[in-house]
Amino acid sequence: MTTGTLITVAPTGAESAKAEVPALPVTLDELLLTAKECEALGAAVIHVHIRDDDARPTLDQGRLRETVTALREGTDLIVQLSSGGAVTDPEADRLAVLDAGPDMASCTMGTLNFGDDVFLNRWEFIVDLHTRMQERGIVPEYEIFDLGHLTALQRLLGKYGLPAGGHVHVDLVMGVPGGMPGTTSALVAAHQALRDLPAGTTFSATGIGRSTIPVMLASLSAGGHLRVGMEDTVTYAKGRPVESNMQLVARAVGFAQLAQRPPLTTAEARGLLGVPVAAR
Ligand code: KMH
Ligand code: ZN
Repeated sequence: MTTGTLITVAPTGAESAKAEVPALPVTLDELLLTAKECEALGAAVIHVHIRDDDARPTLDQGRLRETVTALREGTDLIVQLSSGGAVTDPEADRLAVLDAGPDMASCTMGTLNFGDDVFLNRWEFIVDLHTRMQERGIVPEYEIFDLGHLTALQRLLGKYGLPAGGHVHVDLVMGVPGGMPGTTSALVAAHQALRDLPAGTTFSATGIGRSTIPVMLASLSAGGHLRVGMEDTVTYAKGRPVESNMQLVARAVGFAQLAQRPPLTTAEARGLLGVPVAAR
Protein backbone atom coordinates (compact mmCIF):
# COMPACT_ATOMS: atom_id res chain seq x y z
CA MET A 1 0.00 0.00 0.00
CA THR A 2 1.34 3.43 -0.87
CA THR A 3 1.51 5.81 2.04
CA GLY A 4 2.53 9.40 2.51
CA THR A 5 6.20 10.24 2.19
CA LEU A 6 8.70 10.07 5.00
CA ILE A 7 11.09 12.97 4.54
CA THR A 8 14.47 12.79 6.23
CA VAL A 9 16.80 15.75 6.25
CA ALA A 10 20.55 15.12 6.39
CA PRO A 11 21.74 18.69 6.87
CA THR A 12 25.48 18.48 7.44
CA GLY A 13 27.33 15.21 6.77
CA ALA A 14 31.04 14.77 7.29
CA GLU A 15 32.37 15.43 3.82
CA SER A 16 31.83 19.09 2.93
CA ALA A 17 34.02 21.83 4.37
CA LYS A 18 32.34 24.90 5.84
CA ALA A 19 34.86 27.10 4.05
CA GLU A 20 33.71 25.73 0.70
CA VAL A 21 30.01 25.46 1.59
CA PRO A 22 29.23 28.43 3.85
CA ALA A 23 25.52 27.55 4.11
CA LEU A 24 26.35 24.23 5.82
CA PRO A 25 24.97 24.15 9.39
CA VAL A 26 27.89 23.28 11.66
CA THR A 27 27.18 24.88 15.05
CA LEU A 28 24.46 23.65 17.38
CA ASP A 29 22.54 26.89 16.88
CA GLU A 30 22.71 26.53 13.10
CA LEU A 31 21.67 22.88 13.32
CA LEU A 32 18.74 23.63 15.62
CA LEU A 33 17.45 26.44 13.44
CA THR A 34 17.74 24.22 10.37
CA ALA A 35 15.94 21.41 12.18
CA LYS A 36 13.05 23.64 13.21
CA GLU A 37 12.64 25.10 9.74
CA CYS A 38 12.86 21.73 8.01
CA GLU A 39 10.30 20.26 10.42
CA ALA A 40 7.93 23.13 9.66
CA LEU A 41 8.29 22.34 5.94
CA GLY A 42 7.57 18.61 6.30
CA ALA A 43 10.68 16.72 7.43
CA ALA A 44 10.04 14.07 10.09
CA VAL A 45 13.54 12.64 10.66
CA ILE A 46 16.88 14.38 11.04
CA HIS A 47 20.07 12.43 10.24
CA VAL A 48 22.75 14.13 12.30
CA HIS A 49 26.51 14.55 11.92
CA ILE A 50 28.10 17.13 14.18
CA ARG A 51 31.16 19.37 13.89
CA ASP A 52 33.71 20.74 16.37
CA ASP A 53 34.60 24.39 17.02
CA ASP A 54 36.69 24.38 13.86
CA ALA A 55 33.77 22.94 11.86
CA ARG A 56 35.52 19.60 11.49
CA PRO A 57 33.52 16.36 11.88
CA THR A 58 33.57 15.01 15.44
CA LEU A 59 31.96 12.22 17.45
CA ASP A 60 32.59 13.97 20.75
CA GLN A 61 30.25 12.35 23.27
CA GLY A 62 29.42 15.56 25.15
CA ARG A 63 28.49 17.36 21.96
CA LEU A 64 26.43 14.43 20.73
CA ARG A 65 24.42 14.36 23.96
CA GLU A 66 23.95 18.11 23.90
CA THR A 67 22.76 17.87 20.31
CA VAL A 68 20.24 15.11 21.02
CA THR A 69 18.87 17.07 24.00
CA ALA A 70 18.60 20.32 22.04
CA LEU A 71 16.85 18.67 19.09
CA ARG A 72 14.40 16.92 21.44
CA GLU A 73 13.63 20.12 23.32
CA GLY A 74 13.36 22.28 20.23
CA THR A 75 11.62 19.97 17.77
CA ASP A 76 9.43 16.90 17.48
CA LEU A 77 11.72 15.37 14.85
CA ILE A 78 12.94 11.79 15.13
CA VAL A 79 16.61 12.19 16.03
CA GLN A 80 18.83 9.83 14.06
CA LEU A 81 22.53 10.02 14.84
CA SER A 82 25.04 8.92 12.24
CA SER A 83 27.13 5.98 13.39
CA GLY A 84 29.00 6.26 10.10
CA GLY A 85 30.76 9.45 11.09
CA ALA A 86 33.67 10.34 8.84
CA VAL A 87 35.76 7.71 7.03
CA THR A 88 38.58 8.38 9.50
CA ASP A 89 36.53 7.68 12.65
CA PRO A 90 37.52 4.63 14.73
CA GLU A 91 34.97 1.87 15.33
CA ALA A 92 34.92 2.45 19.11
CA ASP A 93 33.86 6.08 18.65
CA ARG A 94 31.24 5.06 16.13
CA LEU A 95 29.76 2.51 18.53
CA ALA A 96 29.83 5.05 21.36
CA VAL A 97 27.45 7.25 19.35
CA LEU A 98 24.68 5.00 20.73
CA ASP A 99 25.54 6.18 24.27
CA ALA A 100 24.09 9.59 23.39
CA GLY A 101 20.64 7.94 23.37
CA PRO A 102 19.19 8.88 19.99
CA ASP A 103 15.80 7.62 18.73
CA MET A 104 17.53 6.10 15.72
CA ALA A 105 21.05 5.54 14.43
CA SER A 106 22.38 4.67 11.02
CA CYS A 107 23.96 1.27 10.43
CA THR A 108 25.89 0.87 7.19
CA MET A 109 25.67 -2.64 5.80
CA GLY A 110 29.11 -3.09 4.28
CA THR A 111 32.49 -1.71 3.30
CA LEU A 112 32.89 0.31 0.13
CA ASN A 113 35.28 2.59 -1.68
CA PHE A 114 34.08 6.10 -0.86
CA GLY A 115 35.55 8.39 -3.47
CA ASP A 116 39.28 8.16 -2.87
CA ASP A 117 38.74 6.75 0.64
CA VAL A 118 37.48 3.50 2.12
CA PHE A 119 34.37 3.47 4.32
CA LEU A 120 35.11 0.46 6.49
CA ASN A 121 32.19 -1.53 7.92
CA ARG A 122 33.40 -4.98 8.98
CA TRP A 123 30.82 -7.72 9.57
CA GLU A 124 31.64 -7.96 13.30
CA PHE A 125 31.23 -4.20 13.64
CA ILE A 126 27.84 -4.30 11.92
CA VAL A 127 26.73 -7.10 14.25
CA ASP A 128 27.88 -5.07 17.26
CA LEU A 129 25.94 -2.01 16.12
CA HIS A 130 22.80 -4.01 15.36
CA THR A 131 22.77 -5.96 18.64
CA ARG A 132 23.60 -2.95 20.80
CA MET A 133 20.76 -1.03 19.18
CA GLN A 134 18.44 -3.99 19.87
CA GLU A 135 19.48 -3.98 23.55
CA ARG A 136 18.95 -0.22 23.92
CA GLY A 137 15.75 0.16 21.92
CA ILE A 138 17.41 2.38 19.30
CA VAL A 139 15.81 1.95 15.89
CA PRO A 140 18.33 1.48 13.08
CA GLU A 141 18.23 2.88 9.60
CA TYR A 142 20.25 0.46 7.50
CA GLU A 143 22.38 2.42 5.03
CA ILE A 144 22.64 0.64 1.70
CA PHE A 145 25.35 1.93 -0.62
CA ASP A 146 25.42 -1.11 -2.89
CA LEU A 147 23.19 -4.04 -3.78
CA GLY A 148 25.28 -6.56 -1.81
CA HIS A 149 24.54 -4.56 1.33
CA LEU A 150 20.94 -5.80 1.09
CA THR A 151 22.19 -9.38 1.06
CA ALA A 152 24.27 -8.61 4.14
CA LEU A 153 21.15 -7.18 5.82
CA GLN A 154 19.19 -10.33 5.01
CA ARG A 155 21.99 -12.35 6.65
CA LEU A 156 22.12 -10.03 9.67
CA LEU A 157 18.38 -10.24 10.33
CA GLY A 158 18.38 -14.01 9.77
CA LYS A 159 21.14 -14.55 12.31
CA TYR A 160 20.40 -11.85 14.90
CA GLY A 161 16.72 -11.05 14.53
CA LEU A 162 14.64 -7.98 13.85
CA PRO A 163 15.73 -4.54 15.04
CA ALA A 164 14.25 -2.65 17.97
CA GLY A 165 10.67 -1.73 17.12
CA GLY A 166 10.34 -4.76 14.83
CA HIS A 167 10.22 -2.75 11.62
CA VAL A 168 12.98 -2.77 8.98
CA HIS A 169 13.76 0.51 7.23
CA VAL A 170 16.61 0.96 4.78
CA ASP A 171 18.05 4.04 3.12
CA LEU A 172 19.48 3.64 -0.37
CA VAL A 173 22.44 6.02 -0.62
CA MET A 174 23.04 6.17 -4.35
CA GLY A 175 25.71 7.76 -6.49
CA VAL A 176 28.69 7.58 -4.12
CA PRO A 177 31.79 6.92 -6.25
CA GLY A 178 32.39 3.30 -5.24
CA GLY A 179 28.74 2.39 -4.61
CA MET A 180 25.68 1.79 -6.78
CA PRO A 181 24.87 4.53 -9.28
CA GLY A 182 22.05 7.01 -8.72
CA THR A 183 19.85 5.75 -11.52
CA THR A 184 16.30 4.53 -11.89
CA SER A 185 17.52 1.10 -12.98
CA ALA A 186 19.72 0.73 -9.89
CA LEU A 187 16.83 1.79 -7.69
CA VAL A 188 14.54 -0.74 -9.37
CA ALA A 189 17.16 -3.46 -8.80
CA ALA A 190 17.39 -2.52 -5.11
CA HIS A 191 13.62 -2.37 -4.85
CA GLN A 192 13.37 -5.90 -6.24
CA ALA A 193 16.01 -7.14 -3.80
CA LEU A 194 13.92 -5.75 -0.91
CA ARG A 195 11.54 -8.65 -1.53
CA ASP A 196 14.04 -10.90 0.26
CA LEU A 197 13.70 -8.79 3.43
CA PRO A 198 10.85 -9.04 5.97
CA ALA A 199 7.37 -8.14 4.72
CA GLY A 200 6.65 -4.47 5.29
CA THR A 201 10.28 -3.33 4.92
CA THR A 202 10.30 0.31 3.87
CA PHE A 203 12.93 2.30 2.05
CA SER A 204 14.10 5.84 1.55
CA ALA A 205 16.50 6.88 -1.17
CA THR A 206 18.94 9.70 -1.66
CA GLY A 207 21.02 10.46 -4.71
CA ILE A 208 24.37 12.14 -4.24
CA GLY A 209 25.08 15.27 -6.26
CA ARG A 210 23.44 15.40 -9.65
CA SER A 211 21.63 12.09 -9.09
CA THR A 212 19.41 13.77 -6.47
CA ILE A 213 16.44 14.47 -8.72
CA PRO A 214 16.39 11.18 -10.70
CA VAL A 215 16.63 9.21 -7.46
CA MET A 216 13.90 11.28 -5.81
CA LEU A 217 11.51 10.73 -8.73
CA ALA A 218 12.34 7.02 -8.96
CA SER A 219 11.86 6.51 -5.25
CA LEU A 220 8.49 8.25 -5.18
CA SER A 221 7.24 6.23 -8.14
CA ALA A 222 8.39 2.97 -6.53
CA GLY A 223 6.58 3.75 -3.25
CA GLY A 224 9.78 4.78 -1.46
CA HIS A 225 10.56 7.66 0.84
CA LEU A 226 13.03 10.54 0.53
CA ARG A 227 16.20 11.70 2.20
CA VAL A 228 17.50 15.10 1.16
CA GLY A 229 19.99 17.58 2.53
CA MET A 230 23.38 19.18 2.23
CA GLU A 231 25.12 15.99 3.38
CA ASP A 232 24.32 14.63 -0.07
CA THR A 233 23.69 17.64 -2.31
CA VAL A 234 25.37 21.03 -2.38
CA THR A 235 24.33 22.08 -5.89
CA TYR A 236 20.64 22.87 -6.42
CA ALA A 237 20.82 23.09 -10.20
CA LYS A 238 23.62 23.56 -12.70
CA GLY A 239 25.69 26.54 -11.53
CA ARG A 240 23.46 27.18 -8.48
CA PRO A 241 24.84 26.24 -5.07
CA VAL A 242 22.27 25.05 -2.52
CA GLU A 243 21.21 28.04 -0.40
CA SER A 244 19.97 26.03 2.56
CA ASN A 245 18.68 22.65 3.65
CA MET A 246 15.22 24.18 3.67
CA GLN A 247 15.46 24.71 -0.08
CA LEU A 248 16.09 20.97 -0.55
CA VAL A 249 13.34 19.91 1.86
CA ALA A 250 10.87 22.29 0.17
CA ARG A 251 11.70 20.75 -3.21
CA ALA A 252 11.22 17.22 -1.84
CA VAL A 253 7.90 18.20 -0.26
CA GLY A 254 6.77 19.65 -3.60
CA PHE A 255 7.67 16.44 -5.44
CA ALA A 256 5.94 14.32 -2.78
CA GLN A 257 2.79 16.41 -3.09
CA LEU A 258 2.88 16.12 -6.89
CA ALA A 259 3.08 12.35 -6.43
CA GLN A 260 0.00 12.63 -4.17
CA ARG A 261 2.05 11.21 -1.32
CA PRO A 262 2.26 14.19 1.05
CA PRO A 263 4.83 14.30 3.87
CA LEU A 264 4.21 12.13 6.91
CA THR A 265 3.89 13.97 10.19
CA THR A 266 6.42 13.16 12.87
CA ALA A 267 3.77 11.10 14.69
CA GLU A 268 2.98 9.14 11.52
CA ALA A 269 6.70 8.65 10.92
CA ARG A 270 7.12 7.22 14.43
CA GLY A 271 4.29 4.81 13.73
CA LEU A 272 5.84 3.74 10.42
CA LEU A 273 9.35 3.24 11.77
CA GLY A 274 8.43 1.79 15.17
CA VAL A 275 10.06 4.64 17.08
CA PRO A 276 8.31 4.94 20.44
CA VAL A 277 7.21 8.34 21.66
CA ALA A 278 8.12 7.18 25.17
CA ALA A 279 11.80 7.13 24.23
CA ARG A 280 11.80 10.94 24.04
N1 KMH B 1 30.19 10.05 6.11
C1 KMH B 1 30.17 8.74 5.52
C2 KMH B 1 31.55 8.16 5.55
C3 KMH B 1 26.19 7.42 7.89
O1 KMH B 1 25.97 8.57 8.25
O2 KMH B 1 25.85 6.47 8.56
C4 KMH B 1 29.25 7.84 6.19
C5 KMH B 1 27.86 8.25 6.29
C6 KMH B 1 26.89 7.18 6.60
O3 KMH B 1 27.49 9.40 6.16
ZN1 ZN C 1 25.46 10.36 7.20
